[in-house]
Amino acid sequence: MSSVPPPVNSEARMFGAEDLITAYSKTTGQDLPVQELPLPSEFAWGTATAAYQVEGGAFRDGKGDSIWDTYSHLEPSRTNGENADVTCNHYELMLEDVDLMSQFDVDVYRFSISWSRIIPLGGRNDPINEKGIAFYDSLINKLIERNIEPVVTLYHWDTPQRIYDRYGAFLNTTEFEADFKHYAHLCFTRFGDRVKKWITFNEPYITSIFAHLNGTLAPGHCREKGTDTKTEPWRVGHTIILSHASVVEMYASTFQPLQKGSISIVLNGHFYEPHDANSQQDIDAAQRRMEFYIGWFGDPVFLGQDYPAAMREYLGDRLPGFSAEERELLRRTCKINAFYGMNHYSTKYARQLTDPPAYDDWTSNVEESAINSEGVEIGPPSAAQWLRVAPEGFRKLLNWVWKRYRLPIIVTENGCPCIGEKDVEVAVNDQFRQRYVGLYLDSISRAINEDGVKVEGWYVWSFLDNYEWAAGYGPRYGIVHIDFDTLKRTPKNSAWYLKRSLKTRRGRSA
Ligand code: GBH
Repeated sequence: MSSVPPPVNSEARMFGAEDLITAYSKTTGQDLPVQELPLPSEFAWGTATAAYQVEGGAFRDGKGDSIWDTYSHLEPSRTNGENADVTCNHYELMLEDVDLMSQFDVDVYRFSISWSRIIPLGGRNDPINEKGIAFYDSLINKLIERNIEPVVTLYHWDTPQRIYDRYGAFLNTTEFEADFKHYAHLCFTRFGDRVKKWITFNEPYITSIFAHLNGTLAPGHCREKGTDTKTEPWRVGHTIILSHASVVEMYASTFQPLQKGSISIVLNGHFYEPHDANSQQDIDAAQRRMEFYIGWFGDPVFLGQDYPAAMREYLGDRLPGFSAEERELLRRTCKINAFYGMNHYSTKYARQLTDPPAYDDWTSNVEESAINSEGVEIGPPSAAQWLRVAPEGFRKLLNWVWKRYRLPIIVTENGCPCIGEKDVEVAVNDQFRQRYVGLYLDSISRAINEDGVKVEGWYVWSFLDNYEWAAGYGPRYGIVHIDFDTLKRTPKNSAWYLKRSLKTRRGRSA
């Protein structure tokens, strides 16, 4: 089912610089060529996915339901009418998929483990599913056989349904922390001999805000459902931070001495520019927006500190406090995190509003937009309304994070969907994506070589077209096209472009 790369000379023709430039100018009316700037020779290039988005096999071999199995079936109107029961069927096609990605010369594959596949009911006293463990065992073995490093996310949004039913999952900090710790212990025990890079949680901001305030992601808590949107998101964030810290401590004390791996968390976030560059209020709003988005998790996790002062001030008692014991835990564990995992896609303008905010406002009354006070757009739109091409903002965010946390950064997700990609003929010729990733890699090069930021790797989102949560099978982020009727995989030109570009860039720094 996997395809072979096109012959070398046609590859050269398809990826000529001219094609890329034309594609970009058509969108922007200006030109911003990719420069193929150098990257360090040891820079890691990878692809990324998440279990629910690619695996399928939702009810196979003893897997328990997750909140996403429930949500996509009970509320299909919130997921474009679609579910991921089968999606890419990576569960059955995994061996071929690893062979396919190895053709792109990737160093890394970042994937997530489905908690309810290996502990169907999720809890610390519940049975373990050996068939689920066998799936991840063979995936990891196959990757290593192909010389690809497995980078494993423990939690990418698919909470076991029973944990949610029992105590509301993240809403009960003590219970969740204990169950998550037990699940992590099982993963380290079974896979830690071969997995050397662990990520506890993917994008805690999204779980807190989009799943417990806006309600666009499972379990869909929002005002309309009568949940407490004023406090729930902050409780959820608190639980994630403490669960992360206690798993980090367990890994460091019990597993790391022997297994010698590293561990951290992945935070997402846009970069924010002031809506009106001459307004001090908007300049402050842009900074504060990043503190509320990234500092919320980054300050406690990486600095071992309380939440940013601006959050405490604005949110008051909506924001849980850390007890003396919890502060100690954060202080002990913050330096164990070996890298900053960054998911990044786009930049926005931030504008300070003066009208009274909504009772459950989570932004400190900051409005986000794609157009500034002068009518200038932040960048050309992709096929996702929220995602515009803004490589300069990416460079600035790399600097912002480096300055605040001084940790080597791994870009654990970056990519975009293009227009009209359902049709494979259109999809393979993904000039827009090639331009986007090319420019974003140039930004990393500048951040490293001109600004002195430490960036260790870049993983494209995503390896395969997949189930894009609330947007179903609409937007496609893959460097490999999937025909969801036949499940045929067809690499897009960006896959070959990236193979070539990473080779060139890393050769240039030698
Ligand atoms: C990541 O989330 C996820 O880790 C990954 O699973 C996902 O497939 C990928 O990005 C692509 O989206 O319409 O303005 O309300 C990124 C965070 C959260 C970004 C929801 C888009 C909707 C923005 N995403 N958000 S909006």
